[in-house]
Amino acid sequence: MIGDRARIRVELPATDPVSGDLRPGVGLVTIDRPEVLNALDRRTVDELVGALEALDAEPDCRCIVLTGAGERAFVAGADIGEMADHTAVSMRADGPFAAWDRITAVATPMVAAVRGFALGGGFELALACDMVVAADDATFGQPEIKLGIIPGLGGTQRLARTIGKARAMELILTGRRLPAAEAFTMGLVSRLVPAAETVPAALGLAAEIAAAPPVAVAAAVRAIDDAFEGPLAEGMAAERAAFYELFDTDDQKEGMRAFRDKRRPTWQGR
Ligand code: CO8
Repeated sequence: MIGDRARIRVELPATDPVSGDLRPGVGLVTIDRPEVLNALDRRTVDELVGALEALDAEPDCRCIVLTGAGERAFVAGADIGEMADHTAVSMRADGPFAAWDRITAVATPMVAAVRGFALGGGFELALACDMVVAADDATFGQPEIKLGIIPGLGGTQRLARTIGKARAMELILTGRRLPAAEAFTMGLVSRLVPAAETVPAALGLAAEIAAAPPVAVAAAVRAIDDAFEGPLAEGMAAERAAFYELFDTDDQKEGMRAFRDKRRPTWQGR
């Protein structure tokens, strides 16, 4: 399903197994392969990356919600059937996840809305988003060890940085499943909600972000990513530079004037 405004302004890729929808300010991308609990095969990865890039290129899209169709799973991992017969050489040369790293280049903030299983590559997809809203029935995990492999889409890196070495080590070495409440306590999830409210809650959070001053949102995302991905000193320097630059924007002037005048600010995005 593609919303009215998207139909006019955005060319999204074919709708099966990934659909994209643009509402005012907020894009919604849904992975829909119910027969395999939304597992990621090559086509799904390619369409997912295409949908995210299309929304990222749309100026009216200020935040993206990413979810899995149905109640049973966000994404149950990479498609094991498709992966099973690969060799190291074929994975390297032409693996089903060749497009994956382009997700990191999506600048629009992304919120994962997780119901049910987020396992393996599904957990890593949630970790690649900027925020995670999870249903109280969500289950996270990196079960790759049980398949004789390890996480390959950022799990060893992002999980360790988010929850610390010992807990990441335990989860990855045992493949144990992590209930939503525990994931919330560990800081992997920013909002825990009743299952039926997962996507509406994520869309509400996204709408709040979409209404925020866009230049400052982009600067904050970059600065937090720098803190997360680079050395501390570099992150601090990038944060300070972005902070100073925002004092050259109309939105900073408007935001501070509106505070002084006790009125709501009107953001110009410049
Ligand atoms: N791939 C393919 N098919 C799957 C997957 C999957 N990841 N997960 C579930 N399915 C299929 C099942 O085979 C089943 O199909 P069928 O009905 O034809 O038998 C259907 O979905 C429903 O699944 P179940 O009957 O198993 O449902 P249950 O509720 O009993 O169990 C589970 C649900 C617990 C999610 C279970 O299906 C399961 O354990 N799935 C596998 C989870 C897993 O191991 N995920 C990690 C995969 S490896 C990975 O993600 C690596 C990513 C890194 C790639 C790096 C590339 C560079």
